[in-house]
Amino acid sequence: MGAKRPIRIVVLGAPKVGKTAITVRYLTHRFIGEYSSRTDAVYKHTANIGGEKTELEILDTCKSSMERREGDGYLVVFSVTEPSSLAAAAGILAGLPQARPVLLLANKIDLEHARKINYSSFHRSVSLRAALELSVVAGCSYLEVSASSSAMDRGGIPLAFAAVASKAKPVSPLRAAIRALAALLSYRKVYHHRRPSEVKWK
Ligand SMILES: Nc1nc2c(ncn2[C@@H]2O[C@H](COP(=O)(O)OP(=O)(O)O)[C@@H](O)[C@H]2O)c(=O)[nH]1
Ligand SMILES: [Mg+2]
Repeated sequence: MGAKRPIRIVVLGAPKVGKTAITVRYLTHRFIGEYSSRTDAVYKHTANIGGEKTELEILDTCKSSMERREGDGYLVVFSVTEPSSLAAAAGILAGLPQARPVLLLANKIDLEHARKINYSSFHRSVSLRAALELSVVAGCSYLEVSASSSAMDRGGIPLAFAAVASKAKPVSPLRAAIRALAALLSYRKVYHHRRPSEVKWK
């Protein structure tokens, strides 16, 4: 068998939303604050995805990133402080290939929390509802992070990359069958063998 090709994850989004900060936080667990964003940057990284060592190739795109880059999966970033970046994300999502895994990533929630001291959460610049609705329309996952917060070194940012990478990973037929069986067993366990129509949703 030949060597497996790395999984290519492309980080897209409007300028200044924190694409580089998120990528750097994922790779180094650090937030540097200012980054030069004049060219695309490609990073190689070995990650544990679903218990398996997996080679990733992360493409951190720059200003002209409104055009699509080829990838096995995509992170589309916007900033909760900049409503126009959510509109830009909507445009990007509409242009991505349907079959590839995509995650819509809201960044800079640390700034949102600072604002919450003065305003109710209804006053955040980009409403959670608008962002969630966009993810439903686009059929992608949604997560909120802050590249500046070390709390995001667990869950948060690694979760975003792992979620996309695990879906982008080619799955062997045997592994796919095991996953389907495990999903079926856990479903039966949760619902005590009742039919979905008999389950009471509160
Ligand atoms: N407060 C805060 N600032 C952030 C965060 N992420 C990025 N920034 C800042 O936003 C600016 C743009 O970040 P950058 O990663 O260069 O954005 P890019 O153009 O999308 O790559 C920089 O000044 C970062 O320091 C965050 O989560 N919180
Ligand atoms: Mg950048």
